[in-house]
Amino acid sequence: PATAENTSSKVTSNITINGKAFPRDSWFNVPDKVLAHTSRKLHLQKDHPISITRQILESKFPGPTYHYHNDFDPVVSTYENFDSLGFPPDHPGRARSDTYYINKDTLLRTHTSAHEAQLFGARASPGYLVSADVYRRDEVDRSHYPVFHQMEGARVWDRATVPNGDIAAAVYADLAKLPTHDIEVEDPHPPFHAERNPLQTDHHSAAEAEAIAAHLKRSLELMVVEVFSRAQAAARLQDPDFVDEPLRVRWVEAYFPFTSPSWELEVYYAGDWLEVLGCGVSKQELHINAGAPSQLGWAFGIGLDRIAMLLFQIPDIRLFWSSDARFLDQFAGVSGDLSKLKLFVPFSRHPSCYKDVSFWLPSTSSAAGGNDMAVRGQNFHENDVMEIIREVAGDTVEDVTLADQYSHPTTGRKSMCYRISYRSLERTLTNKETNDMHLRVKALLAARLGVMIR
Ligand code: FA5
Ligand code: MG
Repeated sequence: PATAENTSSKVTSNITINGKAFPRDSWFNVPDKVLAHTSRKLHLQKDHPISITRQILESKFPGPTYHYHNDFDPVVSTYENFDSLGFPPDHPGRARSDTYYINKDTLLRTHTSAHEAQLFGARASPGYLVSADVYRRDEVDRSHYPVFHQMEGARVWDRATVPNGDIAAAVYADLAKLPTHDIEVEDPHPPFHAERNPLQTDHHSAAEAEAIAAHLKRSLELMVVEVFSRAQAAARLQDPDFVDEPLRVRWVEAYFPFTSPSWELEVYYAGDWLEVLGCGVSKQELHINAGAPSQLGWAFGIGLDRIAMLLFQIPDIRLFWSSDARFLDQFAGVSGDLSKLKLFVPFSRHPSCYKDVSFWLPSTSSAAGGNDMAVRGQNFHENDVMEIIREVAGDTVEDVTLADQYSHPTTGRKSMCYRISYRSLERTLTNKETNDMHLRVKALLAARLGVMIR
């Protein structure tokens, strides 16, 4: 198998993923532990919470209108993942600090939208769902993992085949066939932003976009109402602390390069507004480039892991990857009968142990606060710290936080301090094990990032 050691080498060798060989070049940055996840397919594993969640969501998008694709390979081209969707050449998501590359033109998909270009052209049904594993270099905590799962959905109408070419009428006719719900929805007007998120007036009328948005919103509201009512019902039965509150959902304006207008759907659950999905009216360029210029419609993408965590009250995202029977056996039989859904009962947690590591950045590098707590700079990226810690500690690292940063008043040199929390889900770590891991983390940070450990 491949190692992540030779990222600076230009020599090409092959790497095999799910039985297919791909040439590697100096862009390659996928650690063995991440590569090993490409064959797991948790969304297809019987009675796995990710798979159960997928089935609940699929039940709201029935065939034959929707066709399900659950076995697409995670290796896609840079073109499919970014260019085909209109991501600009300098988009930060393309950076090697954020995305796992096999080579310059090939990567592990960062979202299921990577399959839009292929599916918009070859259409067997007016709608589809794609469920799959997706990969992102990211921070380390109990809700972030370098691999997670998304479900993408899309629905189109074809001007060439609807009666009288009247898209709005056809969409409203389909909307009338959908069930209704009685959940409170906040949907502030105007529902789009004239510059950032304009209507696509070159390609369709405002009335057509409005009809598509109405169908999109109802479809997705029905999906989240299904999931969250099940979560509430399970919690009400089993969780003595559960506060029963009416469900509320709201639409928030969002931006994606491949939809306009675009929204995120948030759900008020257990005292917080949670972002659950992104969506919008698909950009007409995608339909045109796919050779289907007379089609128009909507698309959405939802994360399965966060939904599953909430549905089953699973406290740590690493548990999904566990083969521990104490985890997996709790869901046995549920996929045969979704009404058997019950909350996860945590087994005893082993003690955690935290250790700090402080280091000086190389004097040439500049680190500045970026998105969230990510530290971005020319030579230093926080995701590289996260990746090294995951490489050494694997699933025994629970959380990494930036505990402190400091600039020397005269030299201007910058020092960072990270707090690493080690905890195994399976057993108690010995002091020696934790110390050894921490020493290896320090050594690798110094060797790979050129930082000076303090
Ligand atoms: C996307 O990935 C877009 N492809 C979604 C989309 C599809 C928009 C089609 C329009 C049309 P985003 O990065 O926001 O967007 O992720 C979508 C969802 O995936 C989020 O709402 C969240 O539910 C989930 N998600 C994103 N990042 C993570 C993460 N690190 N861990 C777990 N879930 C995540
Ligand atoms: Mg988002």
